[in-house]
Amino acid sequence: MGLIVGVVGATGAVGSKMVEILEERNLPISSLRLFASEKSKGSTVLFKGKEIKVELLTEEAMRDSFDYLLFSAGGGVSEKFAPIASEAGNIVIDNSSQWRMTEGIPLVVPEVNSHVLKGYRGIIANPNCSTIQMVVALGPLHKSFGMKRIVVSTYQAVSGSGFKAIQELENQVKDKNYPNEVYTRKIHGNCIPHIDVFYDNGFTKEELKMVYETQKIFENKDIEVNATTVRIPVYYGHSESITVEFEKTPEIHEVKEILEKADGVILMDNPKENCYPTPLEVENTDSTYVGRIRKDLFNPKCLSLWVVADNLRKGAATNAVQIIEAMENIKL
Ligand code: 2RA
Repeated sequence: MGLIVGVVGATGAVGSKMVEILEERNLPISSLRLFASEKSKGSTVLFKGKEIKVELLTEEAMRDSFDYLLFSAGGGVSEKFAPIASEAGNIVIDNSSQWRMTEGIPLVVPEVNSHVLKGYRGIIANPNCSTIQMVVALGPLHKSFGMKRIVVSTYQAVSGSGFKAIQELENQVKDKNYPNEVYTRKIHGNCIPHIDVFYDNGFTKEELKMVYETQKIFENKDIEVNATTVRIPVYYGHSESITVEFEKTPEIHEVKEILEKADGVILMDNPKENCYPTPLEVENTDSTYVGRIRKDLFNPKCLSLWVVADNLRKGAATNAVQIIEAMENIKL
């Protein structure tokens, strides 16, 4: 008997990518059910050559039996429906921020902390896209050198805001007078240091996600994180400029050896040959790409690096499917 899998929010930017990736990966799925709101119910999605009709998301449906339910439908939907599904005995992997910081709910990037899945059933939280790619790159270095402080600036694609934002950038490229609805100002030809809401401390919710999710994933509240998250006019792929201070002094050759062998990492670091990762090159892949590795000019314990990944794939849908794979591997 294969796996019975459901996707909630199946017609959204991430949800539809989850269906795509479930098809690409060789999980033994015997049944796939897709759920969405009233607006999308009844539409069909092709999966392994079969048309699957999108069902209306209901409490009753969440009490049906699933091996895994992938959620990407926003925090409000997860808050209401994920506990119903979990109480019915289903494993929920939720891409919203709703449960990420809840005590006892694992926040998982399989390459970094899959150990927290052992013996667990219930709701599992998928981290924020900007957090995922950062911890995939820094996890192996943390093991060797011990991270003290991370300063990160992100350059985030509009697909992180969904289909409407992609459409808005496309329209602004065609027509410079096209209005801005998704962002506080035009995104075409611009960059906006504002992702999600601002807090009184001057940071945005997106920036604080990178702080607290990173500390939770590494189970270490002493790791300092200072983030600035910026929206740029790129369709797919988030880029990050990261400077890390370690406990031990990292040598470049050691860092490169570690990253060459690291799960989920591809090293693209030869500036003299113009070799460094960019969003266009990593789009539609599942790895995390690292380049521009260099020692800080003033502090030998500091390292700077440039990290790029597809935000809809490794940053969301692929990571969620990899959590299913990790859970299945634990069963073996
Ligand atoms: C963004 N990380 O890029 C947020 C949510 N996907 O908009």
